Amino acid sequence: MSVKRLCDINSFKSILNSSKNILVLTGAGVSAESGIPVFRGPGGFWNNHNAMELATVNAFQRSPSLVWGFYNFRRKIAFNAKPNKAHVALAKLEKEFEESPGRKMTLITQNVDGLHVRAGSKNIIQLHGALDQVKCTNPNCRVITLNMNVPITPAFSNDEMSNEELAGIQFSELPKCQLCNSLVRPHILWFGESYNHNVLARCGDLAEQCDLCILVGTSMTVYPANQFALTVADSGRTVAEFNLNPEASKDNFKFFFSGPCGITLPHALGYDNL
Ligand code: BJW
Ligand code: ZN
Repeated sequence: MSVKRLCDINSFKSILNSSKNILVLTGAGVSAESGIPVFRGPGGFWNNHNAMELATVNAFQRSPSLVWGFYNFRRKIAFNAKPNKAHVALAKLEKEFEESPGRKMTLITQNVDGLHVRAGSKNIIQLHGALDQVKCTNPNCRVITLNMNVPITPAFSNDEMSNEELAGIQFSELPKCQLCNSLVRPHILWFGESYNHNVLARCGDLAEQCDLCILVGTSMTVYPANQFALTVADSGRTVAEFNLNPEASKDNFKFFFSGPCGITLPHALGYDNL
């Protein structure tokens, strides 16, 4: 079923105001205006590697130092970035909902940059992990710890290292688990890895229960995160999408707001003076 697409702020606001249960799903585009490159676009390369090919278990097994080089670079950018107005607007919306009895907003982000948390979002699921956490690779340990070290170890202090130099970093110089001294990896969900079953079930429930889904800055290419908004739209409930690029949007998303979400989202939510 195809419905007429709207970009009418007043109609959106009226649905927003009557919604009791909102699900927000964000992707890389929400952080683009904070200077963090999106995945599918010109910024999706690092040292001539496609970022998608480094975000795999195989790449890490082949060369943990190369993959750590990539994440060392990403961590530095994310830790130095500041939440933009879109992050701040979503944190403000959550607070408003929290203070209004019987209303609830939950944020599912595919982003690993931590900017929603730093903007003040609390009811948040970081579906693909977090750059500031590391996970032990020892199957008998698997402990997850907060790690804000930049560089991740002294071996990564030179930002200009070539692929060959990175590949030459010794195992002894890679980051290790504080409990068992095994190699740690970024706590990120890589391609082909399974989501935590309980987390995924919770996301599915949120999609079943919400009366409005707000989709911000995602290409909707990654399965199964791309299914949540479809669940909402396919059952006739409202999806409002905020994206730079209208082309990839689905016909049965009721609203589409085109443009940089640091501008369009605060405006649509009624926060013009952030
Ligand atoms: C703006 C803007 C502005 C820009 N304002 N908008 C073949 C081989 C292997 C796997 C598969 C396969 N076929 C299918 C699969 C499954 C795979 C998948 O979906 N692949 C597809 C890509 C084909 N999925 C998986 O492997 C997942 N696991 C899985 O399915 O397990 C099986 C299972 C299922 C169910 C239950 C149990 C088990 C895991 C996927 C994990 C993905 N992780 C990544 C990498 C993290 C690494 C890292 O960050 O270092 O997460 S992939 C990458 O894509 C990252 C993102 O979170 C994710 C989504 O991307 P996102 O956020 O949409 O970004 P972009 O760049 O694509 O789009 C940006 C958008 O913003 C654009 O639309 C712009 O227009 C817009 N924009 N500026 C507003 N200012
Ligand atoms: Zn360990």
